[in-house]
Amino acid sequence: MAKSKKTTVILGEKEYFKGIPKIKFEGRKSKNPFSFKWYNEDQKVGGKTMKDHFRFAIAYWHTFCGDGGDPFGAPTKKFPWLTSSDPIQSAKDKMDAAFEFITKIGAPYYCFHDVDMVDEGATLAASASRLQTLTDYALQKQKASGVKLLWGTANLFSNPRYMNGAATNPDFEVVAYAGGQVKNAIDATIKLGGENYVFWGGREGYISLLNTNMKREIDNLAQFLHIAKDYARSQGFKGTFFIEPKPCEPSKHQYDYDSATVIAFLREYDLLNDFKLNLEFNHATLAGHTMAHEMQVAANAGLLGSLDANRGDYQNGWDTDQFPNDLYELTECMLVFLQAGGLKGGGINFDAKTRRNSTDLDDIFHAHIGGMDVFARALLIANDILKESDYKDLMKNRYASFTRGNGAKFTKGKLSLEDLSKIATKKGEPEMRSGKQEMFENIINQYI
Ligand code: XLS
Ligand code: NI
Ligand code: NI
Repeated sequence: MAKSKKTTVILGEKEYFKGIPKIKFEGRKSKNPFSFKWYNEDQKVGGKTMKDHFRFAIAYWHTFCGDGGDPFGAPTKKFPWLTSSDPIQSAKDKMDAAFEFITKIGAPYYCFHDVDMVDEGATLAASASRLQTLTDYALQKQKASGVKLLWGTANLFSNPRYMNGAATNPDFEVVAYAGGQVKNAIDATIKLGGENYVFWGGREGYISLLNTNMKREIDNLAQFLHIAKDYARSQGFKGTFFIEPKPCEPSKHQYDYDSATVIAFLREYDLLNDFKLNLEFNHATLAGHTMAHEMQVAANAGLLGSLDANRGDYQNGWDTDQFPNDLYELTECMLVFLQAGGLKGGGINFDAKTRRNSTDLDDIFHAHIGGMDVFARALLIANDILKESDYKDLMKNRYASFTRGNGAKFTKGKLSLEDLSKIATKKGEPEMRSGKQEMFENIINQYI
């Protein structure tokens, strides 16, 4: 059957994922591996469709560029879109494959780094011109498919010039180059109607503190973010900037260590009006936290912006970026998510890669179907817990002593330390009150 013109614009001339139709919701009884069992985009959960809750995005770098190579071995994935030796043709083929995949999986968004979309050129100007060509192409694809850009970013960590950092480099010339690259990436993001812009500082940190002036580097980082933000605003960008915390890897220590560190940094350098957080599961665990903890810290500050979905491995300590599948962990996260009122401007981006030995093209589908399904299922469970169980009351009761009498006065700042001393002297030893942890835990299991 001849393709319509619109279909050709979305898919390109060639179909890469042959035989795989658009993935539909078929429910948990379906045995079709190419169907959603839980993610039903139009289903309302707490007054909002699943599609609007999650705003799922596909990560260009892992899904269309990640060839399975690792420090111990050559690439294992022979992506048919990465065959041309002409960088522009290869980037266009990759984009054809990307929009075919994103449309078939039914994700409303994608995310990219400048260099995922097209390889860098020999100069900054050459890179900018390549990005122009590819963003022109992307605009047509976005228009034909309805797929939107959740966020753009610049890769300031792969090129050897950034070996000592980008915005935190001890050499101003490198900082300037990074600035040029960020300007191009911001221009591309604005051109594509990107809703947000991300800074992840893989090399914004140090390898040895001995040769590092930490104070100067962090001051420079703040200065860099200020001028990047000012530039984007001057070009009409209305979206949010996200900082993505990670404690280490590739640097020994990264300045954007975790939620709490980034929030303190944003406050110290007066960036809170424009920046929020993009939190990643595997980064949380690398920092020694649960993802629910990271989300809660951000939510407390009103800065829960966006999520990079993946998972680590409990038996080893690096950023394995596996697809999420832990229902219990995600349910805890969705409790935080729902009670925070969702994400501020962002969505859920699958910053995850299929394993090195998952070499079939359809593995990319299974990975994303599984990821979207586990989020949907966790959302349903968390919503049930909040609506049907005693969870909220139990939590409320735990703090009830602050809603009356002296407790209420304390929270309003009406008691001094001498007052506390007097109250304690009069009352004597406080009663022991159980934290009921096991009972709380059982509620999750009950609603799964
Ligand atoms: C790496 C980060 C990276 C950011 C975007 O660990 O997760 O992929 O999300 O630069
Ligand atoms: Ni990561
Ligand atoms: Ni990430």
